[in-house]
Amino acid sequence: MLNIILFGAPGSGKGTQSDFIVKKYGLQHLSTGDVLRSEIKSGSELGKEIDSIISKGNLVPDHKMIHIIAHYLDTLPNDCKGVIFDGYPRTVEQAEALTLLLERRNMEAVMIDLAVDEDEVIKRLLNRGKTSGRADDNFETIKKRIKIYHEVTKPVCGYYLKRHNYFLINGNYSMEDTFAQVDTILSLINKN
Ligand code: B4P
Repeated sequence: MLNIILFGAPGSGKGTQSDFIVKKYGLQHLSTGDVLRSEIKSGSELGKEIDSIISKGNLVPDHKMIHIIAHYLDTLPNDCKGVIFDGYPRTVEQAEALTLLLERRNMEAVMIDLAVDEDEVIKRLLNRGKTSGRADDNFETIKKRIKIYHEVTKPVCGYYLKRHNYFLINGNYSMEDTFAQVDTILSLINKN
């Protein structure tokens, strides 16, 4: 199975690259951001709680995210070719939990880190904010999300680097040129 963790700062293009990968490789796509936003849309009590966290640019607590991932892995179809984890893990604790959950199923995952300059991610998110209707796509919240990314999320790279499951690519290019780099890595992994 080809299990990919798409990693990067907010607005680095995780969701965008996931769509390209799904088209070419037919993997299942789990965007934790999308799962959380659909819970908010449902109007549930949990959704209201999540809304107040995300709209301030904060991370949803680890135990809730780990529960979502465990449930998702239990519901994968039998013919699943692999999973793209888009936006998960965002903390080292989430990474450790994912390793255990995958090991129990005789699986592992490799990380592809989309490195994008801060000016560029801010520009992309402000641009997305014009149409996304997302409460977290405004300048103040974007700055906070980037700060949390550097403090809490970035260390997750080291976790995968130590496990020799880490690839870094330059995500400053166009969507297509960025995908060309992702594709090169996936073709290599797929062969082995
Ligand atoms: P996410 O939904 O994961 O959102 P993101 O990081 O903002 O976006 P992404 O990197 O996918 O960027 P995209 O492709 O859309 O998370 C939202 C929130 O949910 C988090 O802040 C957090 O609160 C919560 N959350 C999610 N997962 C969590 C977890 N595991 N633990 C705790 N909390 C969690 O690209 C952005 C824009 O750039 C788009 O408009 C796109 O068109 C454009 N773009 C992309 N690539 C481009 C390129 N190469 N060139 C030009 N434009 C590009």
